[in-house]
Amino acid sequence: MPPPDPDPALGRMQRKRLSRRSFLATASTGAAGAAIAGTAAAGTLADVPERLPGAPVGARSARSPHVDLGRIPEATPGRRNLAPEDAINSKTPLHKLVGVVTPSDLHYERSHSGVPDLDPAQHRLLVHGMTKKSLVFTMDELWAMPSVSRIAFLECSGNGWENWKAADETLTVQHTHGLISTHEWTGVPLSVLIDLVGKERGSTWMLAEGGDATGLARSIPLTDEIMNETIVAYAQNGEPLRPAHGYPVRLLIPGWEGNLSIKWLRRLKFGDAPFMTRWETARYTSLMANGKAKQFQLRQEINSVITAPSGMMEIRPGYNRITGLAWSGHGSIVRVEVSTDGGRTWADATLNRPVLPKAQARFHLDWRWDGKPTKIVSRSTDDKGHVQPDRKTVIGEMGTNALFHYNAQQTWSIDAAGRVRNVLS
Ligand SMILES: Nc1nc2c(c(=O)[nH]1)N[C@H]1C(S)=C(S)[C@@H](COP(=O)(O)O)O[C@H]1N2
Ligand SMILES: [Mo]
Repeated sequence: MPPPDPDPALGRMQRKRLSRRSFLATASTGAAGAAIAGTAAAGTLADVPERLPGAPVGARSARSPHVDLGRIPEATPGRRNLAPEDAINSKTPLHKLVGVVTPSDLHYERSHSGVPDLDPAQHRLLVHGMTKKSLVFTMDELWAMPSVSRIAFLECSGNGWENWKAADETLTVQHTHGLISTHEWTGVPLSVLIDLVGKERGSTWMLAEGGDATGLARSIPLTDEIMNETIVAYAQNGEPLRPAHGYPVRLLIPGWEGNLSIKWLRRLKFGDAPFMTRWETARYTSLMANGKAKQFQLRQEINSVITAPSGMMEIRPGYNRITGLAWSGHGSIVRVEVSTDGGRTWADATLNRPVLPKAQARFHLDWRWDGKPTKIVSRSTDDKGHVQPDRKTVIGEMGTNALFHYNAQQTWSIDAAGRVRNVLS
C-alpha cells in the first residue's frame, strides 16, 4: 500500500513540470503560495467540519447550489443585456470549467430560429439524391444500427469574432472564446448510411438539412476524411441529445465549422456539386484584406486560449497556475507554449493525457508572478505541423472585415494591481 498522502489537496500531480516538489518550492516562496500550502500542512481533525446527515437519494442529482455555472445568452454582434427571445447564441463558461469535457447543459448553443420540440416517434431522416435507393429512417432504426462514440470539439466559426477589430477590455474568456465545447458524441457512422443507400461514385457533395424553421442547409464535401469521421449523432455525453443540440438527431463533423453539424437533421441529399444554399453564399463567407471573399472555409483552424488567469480576473504575486485549452480541426495538439512576457520568451506547458484528435486539450504551466505589469499568451502546435498564428499574421491575410474563423493567439494583459484584461497583442 502506498503511504498516506500528507496533502490530499495536491493529489497525484506527478507531472514533468508540475511535480509536487516543484509546486511546494514555488508555493513556499510567495504570499499566495503560502496561503495555498501553509495551513494544509499544520491541520488537524479539528479543522474539518462535523459530519452531516444527508438529503434523500433521488432519481437524478443536481448541481450544488453553491456552484454558479451558466452560459451567456447573446445577440450578435455582442449585444448583451437582452430580452431572452433576442438571444441567438449562448456561450460556455470556459474559465469556470476544468478538464476538457463540457457538462451537457453548458455546451455552447447556436440556434438560428430557436429550439424546435421534435417528437422522436414522428421524426424521420430521409437519405436520397445520387444514390441507388432513397431511404427514410426512424429514430428507433438509427439507434439499432452499428454505432460509434467519439470525444470531439464543436466550434462555431464565429468563435473569437469579438477581437477582429478592437479589444473590449471588459470581456471574459467566456465572451471571447465561449463558442466551443467538447463532448462525447454517439451515433451511426455516416459511412453506414452511405452503404445502405448505395451512394453513386460520382457523388462528391452532400446536402444536410435541418428540421427547424430557419431552413439551415449546408453542402458538405465528401472527402475521405469527412466520410470516415462524420457521425449521425443521437447522443451526447452518454444520454440522448438535448433539444438545444439537435434532439433527436444531428450531424457531427469533427474538426469542421459548427454550422455544418446540422441539428434536428431531417435530410441528407447526395449530389455532384455544392448546392449553393444562401448559407454558403450570403452567409458563412469571409471578406479578406484583398477584397475577395473566402467561401467554403470549413475547417476549424488551430487555436488555444489561456482560461485562467483570463479576462476580468485578479491575481496576486507569487504562485499562479496558468491553464487553458488548445484545439485543432486538423488533428491532435502536440505542443502548447506559454509566454509570460508578452511573447518575448516561451515555455512548454504540460498537456493533460490523453490528448485526442479534434478534441480540446488541457494545458498547465507553473508560474511565479513578480507583481510587475506583463502580458500572458499561449500558442499551440498540432500533429500536422500547424502553429497558431499571431494577430499580425491573421490580420495581414484577412484584414479586419471578416467575421469568421479568427484563431489568433489571445493575449491577456496584467497590470500592477493584478487585473487581467483582454487586449489585442
Ligand atoms: N438545424 C440547425 N442546425 C444547426 C444550427 C441551427 O440553427 N439549425 N446552428 C448551427 C451552428 S451555426 C452551430 S455553431 C452549431 C451549434 O451547435 P450547438 O448549438 O449544439 O452547440 O449547430 C449548427 N447546426
Ligand atoms: Mo455557428
